[in-house]
Amino acid sequence: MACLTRTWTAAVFGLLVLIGANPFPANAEDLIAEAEIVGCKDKNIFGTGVLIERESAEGIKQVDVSLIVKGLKDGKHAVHIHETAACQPCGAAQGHHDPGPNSNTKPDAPRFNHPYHMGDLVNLEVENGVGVMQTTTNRVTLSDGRLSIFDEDGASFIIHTNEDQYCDREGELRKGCAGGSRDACGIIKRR
Ligand SMILES: [Cu+2]
Repeated sequence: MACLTRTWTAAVFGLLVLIGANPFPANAEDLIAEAEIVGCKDKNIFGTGVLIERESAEGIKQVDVSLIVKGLKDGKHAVHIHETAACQPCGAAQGHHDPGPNSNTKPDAPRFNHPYHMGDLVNLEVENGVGVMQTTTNRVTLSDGRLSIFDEDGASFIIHTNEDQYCDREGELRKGCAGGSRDACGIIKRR
């Protein structure tokens, strides 16, 4: 099944590149990482995530993030980089990646950092069972440094059941506003 999963996602990514839908072609000097996405409970959920770090002309590190996932219910699903490289169970991925002196990894409670955690991304949108998300962040790095996702305990993608409402006002911060329960997870590994 895992082999079939990889074959399917590789084929879909190949298709995206062929039709020009992947705006993030990698160059030889880019740092690349990837994750195999698996359902937390539902084995029919699977996919792939790819991260590519590049430097801007000024030397700012930017990371292009692409995900494609099959088997989620149609609609929007929150996606974050969570703080630990662990998916069994999905709760083992812990809170949102948020290193630094003012870190606070909790997702949806008053006076916490959501949606400005370093690992907060954008919603993945699912149509007819296929979800695609592409974004660029400069809040994390693949290379070493204070925002690196490759710290001592690594990091994982978590895809949630519901959409991220990007709740950032005290009155909006209520349980579940960052996506609620966890549908899928993928440990991020250097390629
Ligand atoms: Cu999350």
